[in-house]
Amino acid sequence: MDIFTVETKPYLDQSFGTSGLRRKSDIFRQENYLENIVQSIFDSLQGFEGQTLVIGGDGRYGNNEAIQKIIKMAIANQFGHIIVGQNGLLSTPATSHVITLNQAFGGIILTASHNPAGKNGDFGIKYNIATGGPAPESLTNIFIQKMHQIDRYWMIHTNDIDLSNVGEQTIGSSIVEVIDPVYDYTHYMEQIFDFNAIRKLFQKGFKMTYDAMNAVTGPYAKHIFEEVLGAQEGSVIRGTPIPDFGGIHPEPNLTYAKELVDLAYSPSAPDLCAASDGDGDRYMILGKSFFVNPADSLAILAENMEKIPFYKGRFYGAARSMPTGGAVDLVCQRLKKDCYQTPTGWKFFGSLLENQKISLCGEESFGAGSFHVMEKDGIWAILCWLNIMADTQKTPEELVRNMWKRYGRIYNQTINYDTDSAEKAKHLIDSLSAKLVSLPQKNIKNLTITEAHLFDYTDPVTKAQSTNQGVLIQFGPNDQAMIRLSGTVSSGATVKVYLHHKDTQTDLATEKALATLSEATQDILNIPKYLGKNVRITKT
Ligand code: VG1
Ligand code: CO
Repeated sequence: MDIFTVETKPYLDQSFGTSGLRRKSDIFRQENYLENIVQSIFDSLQGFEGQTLVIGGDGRYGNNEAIQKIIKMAIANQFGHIIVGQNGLLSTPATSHVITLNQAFGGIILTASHNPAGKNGDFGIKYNIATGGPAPESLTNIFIQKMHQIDRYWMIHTNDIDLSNVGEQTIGSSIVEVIDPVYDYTHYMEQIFDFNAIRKLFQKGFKMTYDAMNAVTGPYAKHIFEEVLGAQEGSVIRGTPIPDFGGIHPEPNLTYAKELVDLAYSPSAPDLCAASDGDGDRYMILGKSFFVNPADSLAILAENMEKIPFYKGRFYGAARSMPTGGAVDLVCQRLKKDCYQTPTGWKFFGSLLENQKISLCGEESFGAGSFHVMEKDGIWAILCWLNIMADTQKTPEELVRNMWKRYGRIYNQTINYDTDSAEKAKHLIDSLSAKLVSLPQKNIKNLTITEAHLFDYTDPVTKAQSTNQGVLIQFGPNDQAMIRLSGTVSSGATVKVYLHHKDTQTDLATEKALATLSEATQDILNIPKYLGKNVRITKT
């Protein structure tokens, strides 16, 4: 087999964000752009010769071309076994599972997750380690160093590999195995949940609509919900993956899954509406005319986790990212279990999950997961809800209202400010950081600032430190604002403001409950001064 060396030059814009490296599709199409990243990843790893590499992809524009290149490079770099999903499809949580199931050395996932796809959309790549979880910062820092120094990569000469049929092919001394992307994952879910109880629920006429948002989870959802669990045919909508996701923003939230939200609030609403994102690691849950906030959802999962067979006697504790509302903390307090607060991004949960410090974790951005795979997992989270609903015979609204009654309600909202200017956004955060010491004891809009500081984090297990993960402003015991820059945008910048307000009144409209906190935070941030008028605001 002919291995050849290609000379290349570094791209200095290459860096890793919250979850991998994401750029506009056009940027990825530059000569050697993807090859440089892949070779730099391989150059940072040791001892993979003869080992297994899993390649996953959410099917977006550029997916298959990238997979062909990566397979050829992996063979040239001496991986012995390459596992890839049929037609290049494998959701992020399924990839994570395939990595551990096959004791692979690691995996490469081609996705920009919730970012829009297509010629004018985004593309992305991330590396997951042998645990199935995202590479920790200590490793991604090495990737970046290598990317900025790279001068060659290795490739083999061969025809494109047929990814349309399941089976094995030998290329040189390596095996390329094309797998059914849905089979192993479904089997695993069957071991975790009480599928019989969920089947009975559907038999009794329970109705569900699942929106796959034209992205990777369509085939998983159709098989699991409709074929295996017996949900009515047609329960899965937008279930065929399309390379540009049909031009939509594949992010399951109140803004981008609006059609589904409208259905949930209509007279013909099914019992459950749910959706996932581009690569299948996020989820949204709505009951009839009732939206379940991700922070409340996490708390419901914590409270009921031991009702799910796989977790019986195995609820060790929970974790949430700092911007996520603290309802789960209240549940953990009652259950006398630990509850951790981490920076944003799944890579920070890995050590806690692996070391049985926690069983469950989640983020305000509609992600939740457990130790079953080291990634957040959309279909799994929806199955958790189905299992809990089958067990308790309660609706999402009943479950959540019951919880509010017992613990009080924490109102949450995330406000995203998109701007074209990364410099202006950075200036806003820098100025805010500089004035933090002067904030405590200030009164703003009837609220008193009691604490203001940068969020720094020391991993409780590895002791690795991550500094500057956002600005926290505390207004007494019941109100908190957090501000940080998004790490997943491919151009410009997004300033994210997260508001949390705890109240004993549980029936307020979210906007109203958060009004005072929101005004006080606006006062401190002064967005128009820093970002100007050209900002796009979305609330989730
Ligand atoms: C966003 C979310 C974060 C999530 C990340 C990756 O990051 O806020 O909670 O882990 O996306 O999710 P940021 O830096 O833009 O706030 V996904 O579904 O894109 O893998
Ligand atoms: Co995602």
